[in-house]
Amino acid sequence: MTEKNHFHSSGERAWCPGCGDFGILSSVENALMNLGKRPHEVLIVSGIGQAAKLPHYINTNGFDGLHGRALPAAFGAKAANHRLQVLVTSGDGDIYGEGGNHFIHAIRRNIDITLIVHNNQIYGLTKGQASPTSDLGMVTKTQPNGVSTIPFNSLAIAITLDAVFVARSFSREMEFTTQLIEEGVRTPGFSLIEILQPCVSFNTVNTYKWYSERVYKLDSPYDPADKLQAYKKSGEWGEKIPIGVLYKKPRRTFLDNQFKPKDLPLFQRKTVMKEIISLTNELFE
Ligand SMILES: Cc1ncc(C[n+]2csc(CCOP(=O)(O)OP(=O)(O)O)c2C)c(N)n1
Repeated sequence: MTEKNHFHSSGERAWCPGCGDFGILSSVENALMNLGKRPHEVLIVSGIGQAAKLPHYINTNGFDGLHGRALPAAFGAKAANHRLQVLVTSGDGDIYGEGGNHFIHAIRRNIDITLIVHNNQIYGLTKGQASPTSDLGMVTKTQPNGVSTIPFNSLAIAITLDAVFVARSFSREMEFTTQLIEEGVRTPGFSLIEILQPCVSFNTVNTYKWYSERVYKLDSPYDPADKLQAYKKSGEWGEKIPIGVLYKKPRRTFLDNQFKPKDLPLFQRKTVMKEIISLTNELFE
């Protein structure tokens, strides 16, 4: 008998029928099931947007940060309880636009968080303005002459900053996406999994058909440990778009430098008020 999916929540979803977010939600549930996680062991943090509604639709702990602020909230939670499995799921606008600064520095710090970016190349919740990943020339209501700024190459940035795990998938490829999420969660440190996600209402260019005609899976002899090759692959976009693990290079995580595995999480330690008061008094003397 197959085990009941204890991450599945039966509430209503406010996503458009056919939205790529549905495939991502199922892939996250399946990955957590395959990893043998229990709902109370997992926290999913997001910011603001359609993608950022994912924590509402899954049976785990959840938190919505301000727009662009999912990563610092997730980091705070991970620091307070380093035994919690922390994932961030949010949109390309939220993470790379409003949250771009946090994206860069979270990678540098190498906090053990799995970041899943729903990349629909548009601002969906606010009904179709260009996002940092919109292609050059894309016409939108607010860019009637076409987007004139070059797209944010998140994968190239993550590789340059030595993110331990950098992968791309396509929401329709649910099994493949599930495997990549599992591998990202299993890899200690900051993992980025960017998922191409058609927005059926506001992006009429980058559709299911558009992505399906272009994506191909990276296979051997591709070696994700080869940084230069990974960097070159991250620039491949247009006629052909690679999906799979572009780069993987484990290194010590931020919290490895703060805690030993057996240390009690911060939130379970006794707070000695007397010590805190004397410390603050010292600082203000
Ligand atoms: C500080 C701030 N700026 C702007 C907004 C308006 N806003 C809400 S969601 C959003 C875009 C979300 O786009 P994305 O992250 O790509 O997610 P999607 O809705 O496409 O899934 C914007 C600009 C806001 N809520 N707060």
